[in-house]
Amino acid sequence: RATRTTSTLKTMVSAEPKRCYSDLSTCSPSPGPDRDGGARVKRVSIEGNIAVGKSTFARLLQSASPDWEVVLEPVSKWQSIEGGGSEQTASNLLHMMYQDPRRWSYTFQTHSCMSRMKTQLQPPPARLLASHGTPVQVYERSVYSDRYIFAKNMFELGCINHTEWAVYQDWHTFLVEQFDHQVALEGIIYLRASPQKCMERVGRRGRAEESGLELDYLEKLHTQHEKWLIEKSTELHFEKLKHIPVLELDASVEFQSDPSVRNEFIAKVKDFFSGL
Ligand code: UDP
Ligand code: D5M
Ligand code: MG
Repeated sequence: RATRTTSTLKTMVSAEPKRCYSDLSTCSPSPGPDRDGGARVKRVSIEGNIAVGKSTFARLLQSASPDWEVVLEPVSKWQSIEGGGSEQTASNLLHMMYQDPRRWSYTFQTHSCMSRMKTQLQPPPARLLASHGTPVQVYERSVYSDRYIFAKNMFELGCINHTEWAVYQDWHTFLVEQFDHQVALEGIIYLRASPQKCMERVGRRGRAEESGLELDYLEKLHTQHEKWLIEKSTELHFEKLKHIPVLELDASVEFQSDPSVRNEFIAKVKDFFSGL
């Protein structure tokens, strides 16, 4: 069971992915009234390894305060890309990426980053705009983890080649700078747990595409998170991101089912949000 991803990650065949940037034309780089109107709404992302508990934690936050609005990662979209084949059947890009990372990693990064960009560009809901408290929009991951965790890791593994990495970095910097006013975050919550704990939770969740995930891959992603958020040794290209406050939570404890841990986490998050 555990050999597929490593073998595919290690013995990859190279192929040039097709690139399509047509989505970009629908977005305007102007700051726009939405963000100006919602400037009081803080934006925070939840970062952390695969299956550490980000979605679980995000749902917890959603039910903890009407001032917080949570946006989950659009995994189901990555599992079902419409119009992907001549028979108009949906293709599962997440599965394709895990099966043949060298062929599909770059394509996956363009799609996941674009979907995160669109998500972060959405204006806050009216409820948050009308809030008299501390309104916060919370995202599961961000355009930053796409680059500084996943794309970087794929490049270091050799699943994205030098040319693809250069092209990726060029459009990523351009887009994030153009939309800076709308996508910049005020804070990050880092759910931190050992790769072993994440592996255990990958198994518990049982997502079919991840059935071949190996500990080694989670260890690499863990190291990327540590370099970015704890050691601060990752080279970053956005000034504000270099100084962003990070709330670190020990997600290795059972927060889903333990009410006292849940309450402790929520209290820490409240403090963190009010200091942003
Ligand atoms: N989970 C758990 N205890 C926790 C947090 C999460 O058992 O304290 C489980 C959760 O029920 C799910 C798996 O871990 O089966 C992965 O959680 P999630 O999908 O939230 O992780 P993500 O990939 O979003 O970080
Ligand atoms: O993340 C959802 C799944 O998607 C998990 O298998 C990791 C994968 N993922 C998410 N973003 C990326 C990027 N940018 N590249 C490669 N793989 C990615 P989860 O942590 O389970 O919520
Ligand atoms: Mg999730």
